[in-house]
Amino acid sequence: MQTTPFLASPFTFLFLLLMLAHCASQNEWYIDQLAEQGPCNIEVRDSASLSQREFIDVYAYTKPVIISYNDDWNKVFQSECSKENMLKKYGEKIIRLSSANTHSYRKRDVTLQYYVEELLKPQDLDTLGNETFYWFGDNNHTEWKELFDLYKKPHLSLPGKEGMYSFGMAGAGTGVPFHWHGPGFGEVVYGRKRWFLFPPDKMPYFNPDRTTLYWLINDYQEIHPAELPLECTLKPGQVIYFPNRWWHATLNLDTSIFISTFLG
Ligand SMILES: O=C(O)CCC(=O)C(=O)O
Repeated sequence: MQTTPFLASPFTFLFLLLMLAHCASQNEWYIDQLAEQGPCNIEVRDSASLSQREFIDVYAYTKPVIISYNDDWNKVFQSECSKENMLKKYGEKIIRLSSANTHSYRKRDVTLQYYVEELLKPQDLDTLGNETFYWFGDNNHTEWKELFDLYKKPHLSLPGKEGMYSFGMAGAGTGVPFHWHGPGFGEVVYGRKRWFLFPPDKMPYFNPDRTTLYWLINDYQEIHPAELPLECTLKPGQVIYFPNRWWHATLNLDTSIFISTFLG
């Protein structure tokens, strides 16, 4: 008796294709690109070859570094953060948004579902940072424990520092303008994020109420080539480390989901 191979039936094949397309559309966050990836002039180190000793001696108190993990790094956490899963499991949770300006003083509480459906949009260039609401940090660590427990944190640490997570999600072209605080790590789970950094003694010129996108389009172009920031675009599987008091600004090139670990 002759049997028809499973994929040989055009109907089965079409059905599988439709199923795949459906799954992809359920799981993917939007991709809208408003800015370029830019250069990468920060040292990139392979995680396997960067020891804790070398991290402390060379980078921890001195300069930023990007640590590259393999492609499977945080895959479990990433799949927990799929759009379908986030909405199904956490859609009803109240999240606290912060205005995307340097001092982030305005706050707004909404459900995650409302944020994703109504506010998670590409950045409008003319909208001020203090009028753009962005989910980054202000997480209730008890409520989000189940999700945070799936996150594999970087293998490096600072002596005596515990690490506090700051999790968020934001639209293409959004970001936090220049500010500084204690040292930490930053990582994207979905999307790409462009980071700009200046050392503590080189305060960049920027308007604290304008978005990073506005700064990139208007002010960045005016910077003398010798004074340009350290910068790089991170994709999933890469982690940036920024030392204490370094000025930094971020720009999400795509809709991004991200997590930082603050070390003080
Ligand atoms: O990931 C971001 O967009 C902002 C990260 C940051 O700069 C911060 O939380 O201080």
